[in-house]
Amino acid sequence: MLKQKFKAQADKLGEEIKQILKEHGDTVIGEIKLSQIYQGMRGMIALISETSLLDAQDGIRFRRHTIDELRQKLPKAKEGGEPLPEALFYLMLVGEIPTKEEVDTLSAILQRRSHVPMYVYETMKALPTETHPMTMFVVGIMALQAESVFAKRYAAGMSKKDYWEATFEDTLDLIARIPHIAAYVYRRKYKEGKILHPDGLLDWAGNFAHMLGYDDEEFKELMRLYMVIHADHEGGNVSAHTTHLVGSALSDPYLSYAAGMNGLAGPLHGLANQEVIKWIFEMQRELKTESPTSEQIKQYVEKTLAEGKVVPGYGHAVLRKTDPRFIAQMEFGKKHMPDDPLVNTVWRIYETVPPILQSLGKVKNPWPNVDAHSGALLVHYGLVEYEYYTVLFAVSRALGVLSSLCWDRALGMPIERPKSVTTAAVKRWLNKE
Ligand code: FCX
Repeated sequence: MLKQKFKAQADKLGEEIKQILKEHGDTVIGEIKLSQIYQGMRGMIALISETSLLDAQDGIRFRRHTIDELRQKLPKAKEGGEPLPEALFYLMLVGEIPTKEEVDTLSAILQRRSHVPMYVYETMKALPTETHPMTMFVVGIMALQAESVFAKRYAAGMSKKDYWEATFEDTLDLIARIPHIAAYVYRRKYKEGKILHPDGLLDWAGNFAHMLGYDDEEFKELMRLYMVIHADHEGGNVSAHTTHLVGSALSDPYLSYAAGMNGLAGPLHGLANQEVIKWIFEMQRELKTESPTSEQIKQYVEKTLAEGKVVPGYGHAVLRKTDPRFIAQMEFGKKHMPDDPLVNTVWRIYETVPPILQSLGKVKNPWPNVDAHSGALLVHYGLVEYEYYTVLFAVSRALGVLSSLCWDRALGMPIERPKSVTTAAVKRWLNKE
């Protein structure tokens, strides 16, 4: 049903795009400044991504729904709880909020497709346990690539008109299997390889929490919220853009997603969540207190900046106010753990850091992003192994980047190939040579 619904919507949008391009294909929508090509292409509109849109002030909207609205409107595992991430996947894919029944069907489909062959676990097991969890995770995804429907059908001579369908099949398989690979990485690295069997009656995120070894109902709720808020952040961020770019060469969804996750593993992107908690632990150790005062935090931030480092979890390339994903986690903290010292420290950092960054005069966004909060919530429930945090981000990000990839193939997006120039060429334009 979901597949047919997606195909019908893709055909409709495909026709509309054809018409738009026929009538307005030559319309100029902006100008490019020289500075932009040297400075990370900030603000340059260069991509189409149907699943979400980021506003500098309001934050992310998934198919026009804010994080707040998603928390109210998406079906939940339990009354008054957090939304089900597979419901967000459904929304991103077809633009409709599913009923609880539709989400339950999707959860059951994902359970059925979740088998990971033994050779994938053996491949990850061959790595030394000191390997970073993100490396283990991506190695697992790469090993699983042998299962790609797209790759097999392409090798057998698949027609262009079927690309979307093979991508759709790989997307569902991957989303179903990713939590198993991620849970294996955690259990192998931190729990002496004691693997936990899935619970076939649980939803996607609830089962992931269970396989990690956290059966507390509140932790399952945290996982549902976490998997929703990290899922997508429009198309230009490193993980989404990389997945899209690699997919544009018709690399299958396994290859494309793995490439994107290598980008997520960078400290200026998804790895910032581990950097935040590491930074806070170091601050606590150095100041010999679990709950540093605002004045102590201020001095520690100034020391961090003086050492030529960034304050992790603060700043953003697009956002210009507090990330609504930070606020959603703050609300979760206020509801479930208002007195937790580490969570309170995160809130005190939030009061202290923005004016300091503002005073530097160069930081465009002094406010916290999603990564500033997530670690403290995980530590509260005992998930203290912070090197693992980016893997959680990667599991969630699969929902956004893979639904986007389905759209790319359904809309027949071409290989991406922007033009680059040398500085010598720039100087020639400017008549400096
Ligand atoms: N602490 C210190 N300095 C900061 C800063 C921070 N948190 N954020 C930005 N700056 C500095 C930049 O390093 C740059 O300095 P420079 O001119 O000396 O090189 C200057 O301010 C201007 O940068 P700006 O335009 O504001 O930011 P960018 O768009 O270039 O970069 C990121 C955005 C997010 C990379 C940047 O703010 C940063 O490094 N933040 C800390 C890491 C982090 O939290 N990343 C997670 C981001 C996100 F949520 C995610 O993808 O997961």
